[in-house]
Amino acid sequence: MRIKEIVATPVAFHDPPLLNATGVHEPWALRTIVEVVTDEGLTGVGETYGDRAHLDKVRAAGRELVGLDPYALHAAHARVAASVGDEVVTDQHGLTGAGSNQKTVDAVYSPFEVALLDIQGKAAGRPVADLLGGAVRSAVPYSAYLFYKWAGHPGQSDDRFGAALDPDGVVAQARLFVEEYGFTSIKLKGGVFAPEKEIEAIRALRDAFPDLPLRLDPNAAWTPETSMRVGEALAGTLEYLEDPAPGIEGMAEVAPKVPMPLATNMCVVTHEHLPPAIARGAIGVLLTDHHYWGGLVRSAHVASLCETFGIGLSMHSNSHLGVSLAAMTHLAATIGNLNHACDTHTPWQDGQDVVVPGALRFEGGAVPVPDGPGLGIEIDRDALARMHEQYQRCGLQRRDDTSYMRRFHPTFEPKKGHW
Ligand code: GKR
Ligand code: MG
Repeated sequence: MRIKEIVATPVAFHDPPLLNATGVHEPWALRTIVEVVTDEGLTGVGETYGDRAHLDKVRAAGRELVGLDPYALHAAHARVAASVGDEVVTDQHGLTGAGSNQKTVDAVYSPFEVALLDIQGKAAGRPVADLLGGAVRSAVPYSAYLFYKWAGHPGQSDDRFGAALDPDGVVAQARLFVEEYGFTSIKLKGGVFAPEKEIEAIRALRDAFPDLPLRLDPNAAWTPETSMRVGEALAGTLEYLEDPAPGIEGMAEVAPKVPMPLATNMCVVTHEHLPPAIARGAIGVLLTDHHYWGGLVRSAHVASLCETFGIGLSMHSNSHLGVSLAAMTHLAATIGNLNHACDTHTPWQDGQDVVVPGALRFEGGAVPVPDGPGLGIEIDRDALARMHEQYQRCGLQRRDDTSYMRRFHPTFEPKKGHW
C-alpha cells in the first residue's frame, strides 16, 4: 500500500468571545483537516492548526509524503523534517509556548501521523488505541473548561452561554457544562482579571462543587511572587496550578513555594525543554498535546518519560473539532500514567463538527473510545465543504486574540508576568 494523495482543507467555525491573557477569541476559529488517500482506497484523517504559515508547511510536507508506505512513520517524520528545513513557525498568540524548529517539525508531522494510524487501523480492522498498545480505560475523562467571556461578540446577539465576568457568571457556566456533559473536574482559564478576582472565582467554584477537582490556568500572566501568593491562598483547593509564571525559570522559582503541583503547556512544549525543566524541578504535571509533540506515538513516548521522572500527565487543548477529539481520546485511553482529566474546548463548538455525529459522545464527562476501525470516525463531507466555505469567507488567516481585543480596547496589552 502506498500514499497516493494528500489533501489539506482549512476550515473555520464559530467561536464565542472567550477571554484569556492575550485577548479574546475572534468570531471564527481556524483548523486544517488533513486527508491521506492510499492506492488501495483507504483514507486516513488528521486535524491541525489553521494558521496560514502552518497550513503552507503542512501542504508542502504533504507533497513529499506521496509514494510512501503508510506504515513508515519514521520515514514520514524524516521527510517532514527535510521539508520544514530549519524554519520555525511561532504562534501569534503565544499561548502554547515558544516556537522552535523541533516543535515546528513535530507540529507539521502530527496530522499526517494521525491520518496514517487511521489508515493502519482501517487496514487491520482495529481501533487506533489498539495500535498504541491497547486501551487501559474504556472512556477518557475531560474537564469542564471554563472561560471568562463576554455575552456575545460585539455587534452580534448574545450567545447561549451568556456572560461570565465574575464568580457568579463562572459558577453558572460551570453548572451548564456539568449539567450538559457530566464533567467531573473543572478548569478555569485565568490571566484575565487581577489574581484576587480569580481567587474569588475559584473559591466560588469550590463552594458550588465541593467534590470536583479544580485547576486554574492564567497562561503565565503573573510574576513568580504573585504566583506564590495565589498558590498559598488556594492551598487545598487546586489539584494543580497551570502556568502561573513565565518560563522554566519562573516556574522553578514558584514550584517549591506552593502547596500544589505546577502544570504546563507553555514552558515545556518540545523535547529540548524537558532536561532543564526536570533538572530545575519546574513542573509536577505536563499537559501533553499530540498536535505539537509529534503525533500519538511520540506523545506516548513523552508520557513514558514523564513516568520515569515522576511527572504527572494531563492533556492540553486549543479550539478543535472532532478529528482531534477522536485522536486525543485514543491516545489518552492508552496512557496508564495519565492521572488528570484532559482539557477540551469541545463544548464551545456547540455541535459544529466535520465528523458524522454518533461516534463521539460525552457520558459522565468522559468520551468512550470509538470502537470502529482506525479513529472510528467518518468525515461529514457536506460539513467539511461548508466549513471550508466559511474559511474562505471569514477573511481570517491566523489566530490573533490581541488584535481582536484591541478593536474594542485599543490600549490592551497581553499579560505576561504582568500581575
Ligand atoms: O483557547 O484561549 C484559549 C486557551 O488559552 C488556549 O489557547 C491555551 O493554549 O488552552 C490553552 C492552555 O491551556 O493554555
Ligand atoms: Mg494552559
